[in-house]
Amino acid sequence: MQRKIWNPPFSLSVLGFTLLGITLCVLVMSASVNAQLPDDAMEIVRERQLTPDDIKAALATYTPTGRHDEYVMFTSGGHSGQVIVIGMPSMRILKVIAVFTPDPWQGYGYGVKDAPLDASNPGVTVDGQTLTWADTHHPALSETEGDYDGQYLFINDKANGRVATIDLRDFETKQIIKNPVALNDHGATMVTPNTEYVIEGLQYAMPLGNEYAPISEYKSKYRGLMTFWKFDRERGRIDEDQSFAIELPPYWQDLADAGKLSSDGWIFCGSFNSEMATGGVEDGNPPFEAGTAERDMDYLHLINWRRAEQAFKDGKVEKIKDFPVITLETAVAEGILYLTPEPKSPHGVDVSPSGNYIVVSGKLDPHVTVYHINKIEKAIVDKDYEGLDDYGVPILSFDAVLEKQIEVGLGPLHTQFDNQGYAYTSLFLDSAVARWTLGPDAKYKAPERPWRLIQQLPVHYNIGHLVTAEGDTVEPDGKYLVALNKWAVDRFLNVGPLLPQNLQLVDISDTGDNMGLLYDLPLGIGEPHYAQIIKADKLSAWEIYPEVGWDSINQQKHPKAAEKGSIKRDGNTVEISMTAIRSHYEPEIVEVNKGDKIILHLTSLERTYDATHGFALPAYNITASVEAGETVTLDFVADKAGVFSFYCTEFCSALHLEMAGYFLVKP
Ligand code: K7E
Ligand code: CUA
Repeated sequence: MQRKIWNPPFSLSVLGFTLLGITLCVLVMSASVNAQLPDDAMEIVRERQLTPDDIKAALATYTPTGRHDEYVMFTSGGHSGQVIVIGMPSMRILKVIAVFTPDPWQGYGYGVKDAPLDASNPGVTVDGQTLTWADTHHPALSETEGDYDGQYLFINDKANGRVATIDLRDFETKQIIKNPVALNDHGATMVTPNTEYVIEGLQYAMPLGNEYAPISEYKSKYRGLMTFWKFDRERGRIDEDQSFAIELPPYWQDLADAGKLSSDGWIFCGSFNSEMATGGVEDGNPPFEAGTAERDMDYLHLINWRRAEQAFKDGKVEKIKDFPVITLETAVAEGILYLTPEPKSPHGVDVSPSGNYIVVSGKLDPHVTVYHINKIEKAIVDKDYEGLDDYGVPILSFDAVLEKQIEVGLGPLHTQFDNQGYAYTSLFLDSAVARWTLGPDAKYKAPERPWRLIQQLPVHYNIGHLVTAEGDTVEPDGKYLVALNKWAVDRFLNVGPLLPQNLQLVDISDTGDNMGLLYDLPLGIGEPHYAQIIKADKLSAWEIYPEVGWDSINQQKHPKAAEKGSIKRDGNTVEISMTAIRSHYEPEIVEVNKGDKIILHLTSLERTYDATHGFALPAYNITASVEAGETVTLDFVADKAGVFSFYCTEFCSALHLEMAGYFLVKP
C-alpha cells in the first residue's frame, strides 16, 4: 500500500525529467501562461521527487493567495459535534461551525442567552442532563426544486436523536431540537426536494418515547421511527408543531434518501436487522454482528410522505410524549409504508438525479442493487406482493421492482452521481471508489455501455461516504469527488495511535477510467461521515450584520441594542448596555454587589468587514464573540466577589490589549 515515489536510475531519470518538462510545459501552456518552466521550479520537482501526476495534482489544487475556491464542502465533524467548512479544490479549512459542542472562539455555549446551546434549550438539557457533544453524521443543504439553494444546512446527532439548523447567511447554528420519541437517529438528515421536511430516521429500535421494556419484549415493544420535521423557511426554523413521525417495525432503519423528480413524494430507507436479533453474546447468543446478518435479505422501506402528511393533517395519529405519531397500522392502512427485499446488511440508499433509480449497497454483497421507481409504483398498484411482514406491512416482490444488479467490488456503502451518467460507489473493504455507468436515463445522454463497472480507484483507506459536487441534487456538477476515508495509516506523519481521517479529493472530470487523486486532507477532529459540496457562487453570506444592534440568533434587530453604554439597577437586577468598537468598551468599569443578577447586552458598533471583538470574563466561564454589528446578551449571577478584568479576545487593533475593563463585585 506504499505510495511509489518516482525514482528511476540516473539515465532514465534524465529521460523522465525531460518528459516531465514537456508535461509541465503543456500544463503551463494550457493555463495560458506564456512561460518556460523556470529552472528553480525544475529544481523543486527534482528535490521533492514529484511525478508528472503529482505536478498535475498540485497545479489543479494550488490556489494562490487571494484567489477563491470554486466549491465549498460542508462535512460533518463526527463526534466533535461540529461542521467543517472546506474550500475546494484547495481543500483549505475555512471554518469550523460550532453546532452541538461549545466553542470558545465563536462564543458558543459560554453564556450567550438564547443561543442554541443555552442550557435552558430543551434540545440541549434533556431530562436534566446538559449535552455538550454530539455524533454528527449527515449534513443536508436546503433545496429548492431538488437543487441546492445555499440558504440552510441541517445536521443530525446520531447519539442523542437531535437535529440542528444552520443559517448560511452567517454560518451560525440557530436551532437544536431533540426528538421527543427517539433516543438516537442515523438516516438523517436529508431534505425533501423543496425542503418541506427535514427527515430524521431512528437507528436502534427502542420502546418509543424512551419507555422501559425488557429486551425479551423486543418484537412487541421495540419500534423503529421516521420523523418528518416541518421546515419554516421564513423563520429559518424547524416548526415542531407541524412535525410528525411514523412508527416502523424494529428493523434498525439505516440510511435514507428522498425521491426527486420522477420519485418525488417517496422516502427510501434501508434497514439491517430484519432478523430482529437481540444480541446477548454474554449469554451465548450470537452477537449483533452475526445475528443481524443471518438472512440473505433485509428490507428497503418505501414511505409515501405526501400520504403521511395527509394522514397527519387528518388527525390519524397517536401522541407519544405529546408528539404525533402515525402508527404502523395506520401507515399500512393508508398506503404510506411498503417494504421490498434488499441484499444482506444494506447501508447506503441513494436516488439518481432523475429520480428514476434507487441504488442500494449491501455491505456484505459485492453488488449494488438498483430499483426503478416506475416498477415500484406499478408493483404497488398491482399489489404485486411476496407477502406481509410480521407487522402486516406489504413486501413488494423483489423481481417486480429490481432494475439491475452490478458487481462493483467489496464492501459497497454509499453512491453518488455526476452529470455524465456515472455513479460512484464507495468500497469499504476494497478501499476504492467504483465508477460505473447508470442505465438509460432521460436526464443524460445514454451511456454507451450501461450498467458497467468502469474503474476502481484505490483510496487510502477504508472509505466510508463519498460525495460529488452537488451530487445529491437533480443537477450534479461532476468535476470533483471527495472520498471520506476512515483510516489514514501511513499517509501522514505519525501523531500517535489516534489518527486523523483522510479526505481525498478526486478528479472525476474526465470520462472513462481516468479518475485520479488530487489531494489528501487530514482531519484530526472527530470522524466526518458525510458531506455536501455546493458551488461557491450559490452561497451569499453576509460580510457584516445588516445593521448595528443585530440579534444573530433570531436574525432581526435586537430589542435591547443600544449605541451608548449604560448601567441601570432595578432592585437586585443590573442591566448593562455595553458597546464595543476599536479599541474600547463602554462602560469600562462596572461595579455590582455579590448576588446581583446581571443582564449584559453587548453591541458591536463596527461596520468594517472582519472587525470582530470578543468579551472574556474570567472565573465566570463567559466568552462571547461580537461580529460587526452584532448584539449578544449575557445573563448570569454575580456570585463571586472580587475584581475581574474583562478583555477583548480578538486581536482587533494595535491597541487591542487596551480593550479591557474591570468588573468589580463587592462582597
Ligand atoms: Cu455510512 Cu453514519 Cu452515513 Cu458513516 S454512515 S460511513
Ligand atoms: Cu477588540 Cu481586541
